[in-house]
Amino acid sequence: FIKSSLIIFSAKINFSNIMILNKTALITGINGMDGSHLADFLLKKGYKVYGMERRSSSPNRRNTSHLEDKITFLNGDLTDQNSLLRCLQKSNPDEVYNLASQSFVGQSWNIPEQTSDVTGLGVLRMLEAIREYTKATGRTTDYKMAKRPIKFYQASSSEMFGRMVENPAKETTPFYPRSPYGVAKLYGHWITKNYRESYGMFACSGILFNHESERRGIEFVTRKISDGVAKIKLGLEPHITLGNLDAERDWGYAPDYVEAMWLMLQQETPDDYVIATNNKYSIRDFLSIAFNHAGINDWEKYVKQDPRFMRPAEVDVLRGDYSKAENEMGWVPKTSFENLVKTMVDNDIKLLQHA
Ligand code: NAP
Ligand code: G4F
Repeated sequence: FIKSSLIIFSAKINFSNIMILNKTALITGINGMDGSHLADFLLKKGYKVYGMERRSSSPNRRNTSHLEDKITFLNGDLTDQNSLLRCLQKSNPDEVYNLASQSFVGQSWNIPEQTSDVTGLGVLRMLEAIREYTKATGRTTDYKMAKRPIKFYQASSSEMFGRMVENPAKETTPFYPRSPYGVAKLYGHWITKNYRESYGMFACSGILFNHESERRGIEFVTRKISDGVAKIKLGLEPHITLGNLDAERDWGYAPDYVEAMWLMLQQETPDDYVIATNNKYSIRDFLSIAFNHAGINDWEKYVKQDPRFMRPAEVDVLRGDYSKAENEMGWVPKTSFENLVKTMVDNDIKLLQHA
């Protein structure tokens, strides 16, 4: 009777709402969009959060100023092996979320070597640092044997699917990256899988499709549009200049996606998951909703195109099948595309009005 009552009771609990006490997480890329949202999410769960940031000549905490007295910032760089080891020593984490990368696809053709070093080899350096730190603290890397394994999340990307051999793409779809960034991410993805298989590490790779929020970097197309629409609406700029308007993306909302990262590390066995919405929209769709929301119906008048923003090899379409994440972790996207666009436009209008 006790056993069956417990089963019924536990089935009714939504585990993602439970406070986890005394767990510690180290997040690389803390000042980025996802890093800041993940920190918000983990703090609500009761985690102690350490965020790794790299040295910069001017402070770069636009997304994390609200976290300054809530988390501990550590200095480290994915291109510097020992700095990663020191971050592990200082934080002694249960979970490491590797979100740092040179994440701008367009820029990866201009700095392919740096992109490969950070976005590709950086993953290997962090995995090696975890291995060394685990050994130095007298533990095994094999999560099945370890009392307190260090779980690892790698931020893989739908850019690895590139040409999309199968649409929508799922975990078993063959990869076909189309940029130095996509190729570097593929290395990070495979080395994560390899360390899981070689050393029994609890290492997961989240293959996340595009996700956006009010904290998105200004050079990415969605934020460039929401910021541009806000400026046009307020009479501050006459137009937005973009590249290819026909590309299609599977766009979700970043706060929904950081929950999926956490869920991966709460499973019994480590695995890889596609996180997406299973919908796709073009840049034109984004423009149309964004301008309409700001009360401007003839958006074509306000948009110019410039070859400077075209890419040497384009990813024409991305769409992901998240059914494995839904079936195994109960994860589904919560925010619609329309609401995402409107939230971003409202936020940029408000920011500019305040400024
Ligand atoms: P983001 O806003 O560009 O943040 C990336 C962070 O990485 C930045 O804070 C950056 O630091 C840091 N970084 C760059 N080089 C570094 C280095 N050498 N050492 C340490 N930190 C370094 O990216 P995001 O959109 O939050 O994405 C998070 C991760 O998910 C990235 O790995 C990205 O490639 C991946 N991803 C993103 C999406 C998406 O749609 N957003 C989809 C799939 C995968 P600074 O602030 O100093 O520049
Ligand atoms: O916003 P984007 O720069 O994002 P992209 O290339 O899809 O990459 C993002 O998503 C990936 C996941 O699929 C992440 F891994 C990656 O880190 C990043 O977060 O460009 C989206 C599309 C492209 O097709 C691009 O050619 O928008 C098109 N675009 C058209 N005009 C533009 C512009 N992109 C940018 N950034 N700027 C433009 O003016």
